[in-house]
Amino acid sequence: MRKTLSRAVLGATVLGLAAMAAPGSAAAGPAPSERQVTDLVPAPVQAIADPAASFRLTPFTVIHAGRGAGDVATYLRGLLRPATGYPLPVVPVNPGRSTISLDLGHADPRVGSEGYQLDVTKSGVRLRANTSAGLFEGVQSLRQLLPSAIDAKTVQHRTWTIAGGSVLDYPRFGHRGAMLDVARHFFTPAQVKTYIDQIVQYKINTLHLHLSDDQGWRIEIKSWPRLATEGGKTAAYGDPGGYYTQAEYQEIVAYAASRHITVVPEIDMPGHTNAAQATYAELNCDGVAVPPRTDIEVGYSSLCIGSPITYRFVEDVIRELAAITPGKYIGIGGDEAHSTSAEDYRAFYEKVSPLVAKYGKLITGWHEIAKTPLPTSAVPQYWDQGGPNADVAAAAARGNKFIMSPANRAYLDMKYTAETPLGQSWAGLVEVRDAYDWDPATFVPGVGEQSVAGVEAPLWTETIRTNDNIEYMAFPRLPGIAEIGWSPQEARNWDGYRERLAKQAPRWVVQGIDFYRSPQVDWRG
Ligand code: IFG
Repeated sequence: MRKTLSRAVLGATVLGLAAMAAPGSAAAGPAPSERQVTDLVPAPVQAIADPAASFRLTPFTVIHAGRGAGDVATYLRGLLRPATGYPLPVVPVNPGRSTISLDLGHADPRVGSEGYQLDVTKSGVRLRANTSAGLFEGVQSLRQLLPSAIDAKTVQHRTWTIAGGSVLDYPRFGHRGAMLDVARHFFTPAQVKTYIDQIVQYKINTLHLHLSDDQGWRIEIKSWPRLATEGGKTAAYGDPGGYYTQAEYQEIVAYAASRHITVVPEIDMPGHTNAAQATYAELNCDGVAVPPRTDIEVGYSSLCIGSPITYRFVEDVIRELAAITPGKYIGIGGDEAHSTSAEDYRAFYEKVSPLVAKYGKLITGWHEIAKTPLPTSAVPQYWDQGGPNADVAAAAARGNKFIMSPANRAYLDMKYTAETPLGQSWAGLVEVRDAYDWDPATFVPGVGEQSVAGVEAPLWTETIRTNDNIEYMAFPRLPGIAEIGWSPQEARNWDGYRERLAKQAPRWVVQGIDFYRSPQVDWRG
């Protein structure tokens, strides 16, 4: 123990002397006003700023990892080292000075399984949580108390102060998601990882991958090999296709898990199935493969509800997907089945829904599945635009919780304004305030706080091809959805949020996030 400590401290000392001599390192001062614990996004449950208590990171600072906190401590180190150039060794014993201490298991019980306590004083930083996930979310807050330059990939010779104060925080809802449609356009594992690293900053904990649709099939299914090799060739507008081997999918899942994000895979059905039916003739009622489609119409496809092979196909897909998905949920689609009769739709899900439990998973899917018999453990995803829905209210009354993703509030592919070059507008124009100023617990009659699992921001990719495109549509609206999922409703109001959001812009600039500079916000950078 002593040897490790002394080597680490020695290392810090040597590098520290060098860094201290670095040109241009101004004297430390209290954190500038734009960076206080009261500026955090999402807004915390409790935050008391103490600017005079700012902590200055130095080349001698160490990161103390209490038992079980090593992974998050190493992640934090990885975040801080590129821009500071400091050693920031992770040490098992708290040296009691110039330390960022991560403490697992000694937090106030109120913080639950994802919350944390963060205390920043002149002498050190203490982050406490009851789980690694809580420590991880606390690190996301800690990042925002440092200058935006902290996200630079090269050493910045400057002082590094962490704004002083204390935070006690925990989420309102457990499900705080982003959906990426990788079917209309394919995104490589590297592109998905980039998005993962952008959304974790705002305490998103779920990534829903829309893996199949009319225009393409994106996941290898070993028992139906041509689904990916052929069904993966196409994409919207005839753009290049692609697919994840099961190994690549598992790589995405593992990367997400290292950022405390759970992947929810979705196979859309009984509609949105043209790619599968163009690949396997036997999936069509007449035994003839349909032509591939790369236009962006919806509602024209349907699996063959009366054919037994359809259910072997669906079972094989669910079985293989469940085997490579550690998360509890599998998405079984259900939207826009305009070419499936109501009777057939019900008959389809009466056969399919039990298959999810058979392979040890829980059901999610678009809210239309609430018309069919579901276990109360199923979590349908609401995507309509508000107003009464008898099937949804009845399911809520039976005990189902809903993921709230109203298209006219949470759909990131909706244009901001008529001038937005990307996206669609069938659910209306969704500016930054529209995406923020709503309450998921009052949006649909009969779906109250206890019936809301959380929120999710879908990004459909008919018109989205690059990470730049993703960033332009997701920022600044995704942080707003994340705040709706995390912060107390009473802590949320547009006038306060737009001020805090404005202060996030310098971070996005440093991170190279190509965000939409909405005129609704007085951007700070
Ligand atoms: N609705 C379709 C999506 C996508 C979307 C684009 C759902 C659940 C329109 N279904 O939203 O496939 O095309 O905004």
